Amino acid sequence: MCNALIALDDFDIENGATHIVPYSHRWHDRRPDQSVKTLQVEMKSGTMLMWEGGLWHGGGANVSEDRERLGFFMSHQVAYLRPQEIQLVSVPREVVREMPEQMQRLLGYHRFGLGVDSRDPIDVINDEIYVHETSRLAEDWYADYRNEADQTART
Ligand SMILES: O=C(O)CCC(=O)C(=O)O
Repeated sequence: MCNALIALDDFDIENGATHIVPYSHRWHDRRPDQSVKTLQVEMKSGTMLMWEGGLWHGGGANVSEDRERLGFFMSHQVAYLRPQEIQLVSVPREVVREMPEQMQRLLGYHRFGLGVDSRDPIDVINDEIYVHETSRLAEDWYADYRNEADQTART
């Protein structure tokens, strides 16, 4: 995932410029915690900050008297890559079932590539059938193959 944030106001320490933790996107075995040292990114209006989605980041506290900190935030995710947050797991299925279809699709229950054993993931969420009815076990394929090979050898 790629994140992009365009500062529409000037971002500075006082109005809560974005905090990042450099290289934290590589810390796959650590959970985010508040004690880690951050770098606060000050930017003039019109500047764009981009980062890899797994980088620890967050907005700062706006301690100014009356200044806003407006920004335009975009996240880009190609469909075939795993999202930053695995919402297919973190949102319980009973909750997903109650959502409108558009929301289900946005969560990642979209038909892409092979789907779930060639089925639409929303159908699977609803009927809990994970294996297509025409699917066969590998042993069955192998038995057919052996039978054919034996017949060919006999002729
Ligand atoms: O407010 C910011 O500067 C960044 C916030 C952000 O990226 C987030 O909450 O995910």
